[in-house]
Amino acid sequence: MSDLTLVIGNKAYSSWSLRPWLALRQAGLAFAETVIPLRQPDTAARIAEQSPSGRVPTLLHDGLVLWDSLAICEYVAELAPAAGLWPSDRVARAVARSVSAEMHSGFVPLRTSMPMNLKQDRKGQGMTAATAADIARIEALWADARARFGSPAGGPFLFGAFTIADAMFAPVVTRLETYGVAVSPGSRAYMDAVLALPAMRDWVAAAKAEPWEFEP
Ligand SMILES: N[C@@H](CCC(=O)N[C@@H](CS)C(=O)NCC(=O)O)C(=O)O
Repeated sequence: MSDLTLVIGNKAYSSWSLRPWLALRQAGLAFAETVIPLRQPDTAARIAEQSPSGRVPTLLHDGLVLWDSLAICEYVAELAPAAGLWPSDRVARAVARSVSAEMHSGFVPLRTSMPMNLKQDRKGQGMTAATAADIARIEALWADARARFGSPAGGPFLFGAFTIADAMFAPVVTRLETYGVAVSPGSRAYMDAVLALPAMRDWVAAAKAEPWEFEP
């Protein structure tokens, strides 16, 4: 795969960047990464050089510029069809796309009150009524996907083997961990499977080693 570069924010805080980065790693594609630390005086200018939306992540591939995490994940799925980044079954794939889109466009209270932060332990912080409702919905959709698709397929992820749906929820997994949210045994098992991925371990280790620190 020639000239594939993912431009991302710093790993401790850029939840949007984690999704396509994880999809690329899980797809087994070799890629370069450019990290642009967020909230620096030159952040906007540096992102603008790479991304027409002024946001990261952005994927650069042989002159093609793609932005938006979910669109990049879709492209990665097409670059590596053998990786099965969407379920092969039509019904499972449709539901995987539904939950991915729901994550992409929703859960603003959770994203606002519990921003991703891989540098701090924030147990007990951030809970609001609206965030609790978001988490209840997420746990319900995880349980539904696991019961209908994941468990029957035989893997630990939402639809069995790892898919883009898992990439989309990976930042939520880290948030529930960072903020010490009590979850069901089923959610816990799913979170542990995501956190145990070598790629996730690499991301978290790199995030902790980053020099930039601010309150996201
Ligand atoms: N919907 C976009 C959202 C991307 C986004 O908001 N990225 C943030 C960083 S996580 C960003 O680039 N912010 C620009 C800045 O902080 O200057 C996606 O899915 O890629």
